[in-house]
Amino acid sequence: MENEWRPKISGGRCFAQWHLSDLFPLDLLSHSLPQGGHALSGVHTVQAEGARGVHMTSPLSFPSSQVFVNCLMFPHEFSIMVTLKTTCSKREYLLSVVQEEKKQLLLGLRFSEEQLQLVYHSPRGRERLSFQRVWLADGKEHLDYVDGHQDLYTSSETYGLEVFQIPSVGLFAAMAHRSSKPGSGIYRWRDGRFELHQNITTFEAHSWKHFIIGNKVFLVVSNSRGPVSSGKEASVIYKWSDKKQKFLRYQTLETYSARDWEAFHIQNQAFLAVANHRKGNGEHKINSVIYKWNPGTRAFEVNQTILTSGAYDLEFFTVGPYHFLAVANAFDGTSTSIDSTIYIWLRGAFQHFQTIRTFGATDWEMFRIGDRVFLAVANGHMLYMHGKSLYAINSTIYELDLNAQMFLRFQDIVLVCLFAVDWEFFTLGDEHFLVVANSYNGLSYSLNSVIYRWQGYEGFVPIHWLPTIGCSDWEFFSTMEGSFLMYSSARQSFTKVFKLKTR
Ligand SMILES: [Ca+2]
Ligand SMILES: [Ca+2]
Ligand SMILES: [Ca+2]
Repeated sequence: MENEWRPKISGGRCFAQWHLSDLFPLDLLSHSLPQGGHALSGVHTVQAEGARGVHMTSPLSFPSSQVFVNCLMFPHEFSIMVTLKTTCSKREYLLSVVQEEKKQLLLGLRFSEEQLQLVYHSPRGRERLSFQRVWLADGKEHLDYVDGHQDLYTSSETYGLEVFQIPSVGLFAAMAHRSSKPGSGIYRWRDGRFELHQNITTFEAHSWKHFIIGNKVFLVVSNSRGPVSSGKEASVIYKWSDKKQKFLRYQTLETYSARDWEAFHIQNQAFLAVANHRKGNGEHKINSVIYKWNPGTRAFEVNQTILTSGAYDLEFFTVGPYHFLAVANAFDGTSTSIDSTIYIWLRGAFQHFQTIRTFGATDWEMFRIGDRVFLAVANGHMLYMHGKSLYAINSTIYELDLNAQMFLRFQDIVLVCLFAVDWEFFTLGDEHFLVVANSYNGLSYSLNSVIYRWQGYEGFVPIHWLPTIGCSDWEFFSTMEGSFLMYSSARQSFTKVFKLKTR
C-alpha cells in the first residue's frame, strides 16, 4: 500500500512538542529530509495554491535518538501537529515510532477519511485512541463555506474597497473605480444588498478611507493621476452632509500618484497620512505626508513628511501606549526588493522603528489574536534586472516580540500575485482567518484567492479557494444579516459579495 500513500505536508510544518520545559517544538519532517537541500528519490517539494509542501511516494524515517536527546522516557504529555493533503481514502499511518529489533509499533498516528487514531503500545498491549472532531477537509466539506450573495456590476474596474458605517444612517461601501466618468461609486446597503448611492468624479482612484472627527463623517480618496486638462494631481476629502444625504467636496490635498490614505487619532488629535507612489517625472523616492487636523481652521495641515520609495500602503495601529505606522515601499525606480519601514510615534512625530525587506510590497495588515500582535505583508512581485518579474514569492507574517521590541518573522506564505494584492483579516466566532487577493501570476488574472485559517502552532493553513479575476481588494463586514466578504476586480467591472457560513 505504501506506493499509494502520497501525502503532501503543506507548509512544511510538522511538529511534535514534548511537554518538558527544556524541550522545544521539533520539525520532524525536516529531520527526515537530507540536510542542505539535497535531493532524495521519491520526495519533491510541491506548491499547491497558497501552500508549499513535500510530496512523497514512500515513507521517510530517521532514528528517534535524534529527537529524544537526554530523554529516557517517552514524554508523558505531547502534541503532534500535521498538515497534509492526500487523495488516499484508506487507513494510513502519518507517523510511527517503531522498535527496530522487534519491528514493534510503539506509537502511531493514523488517519482515514472519517477519523484520526493514535495507536500506542502499553503494558496491556496495543491500544488506540480515536479522535472524532478532527478537521478532515475532504474536498467537499468546505465548498459551501462561502455562498455567492451579490454580483454587483460597476461602471468600471475597481481597485480599493472601503466599507463603513454612517451612524444613524447605515452601512456604505466606497469603491475606487478606475474611470473618471462617472467616477467612483458610493454604495449603500439596503435590504441586504449594495445599491449605488452616489458617484464622485475621481482619477484612477486607488483607494478610499473613511474617518470621523467629532460627529462628522469624512471620506478621502487617493487619485493616482490628475485630470487630463490640468495635469495637476490632487486627492480630495469629502464630508457627509446630513441635509443632502451625500458626500460633498471638503478639502483638496496635493498628492503624487497616491495609492493609499490612512486615518487615525493620537491623543484626541486627528491625523491623515498619504502614500505617495511616484512623481510625474518617474521619481519614486519621494515624500509621503502626514497631515494633522487643525480644529481652528477645520482643515488638515502638513505635520510631517517621510521619505518613501514607491509607497503603496499605510497601516496605523496602537499597541498599549505606543502608536505605529507601517509603510509598504514597493519600488525604488530599479528594484522591488527594498526595505519597508515601520515608524513609532515619539515626541510628536513618527520615528524609525524597524525596516523589513519586502518585494514590491502592496499591503500591510495588522491583526491581533488574543494579546498577540501580527503584521502581514503582501509581497507583490520580485522585479529582476532587465524588467523580468517573478510572481510566486513569499508573503510573510511577522509577530511583535515585546522583549526584543521588534517584529520577528512568524510564517512565510507562498502567494501567486502581482500588484494590488491585499491581506484581509477577519474573525468568525472564535476562529480567525486571513484572505489574500491573488491578482496575477504573469500569465493569467483568473486565479484563486485563498482563505487561511489560524491553527495555533501551525500558523495559518489554507482551507478554501475562491475563484477571482484580477482580484484587487478584499473587505470583510458584518450586518444584522450575517458576515460577508466582498472582493473587487482590477480587470472587470464587477464586484462580488459572499456570505460566510458560520457553523
Ligand atoms: Ca492601508
Ligand atoms: Ca489589507
Ligand atoms: Ca482590504
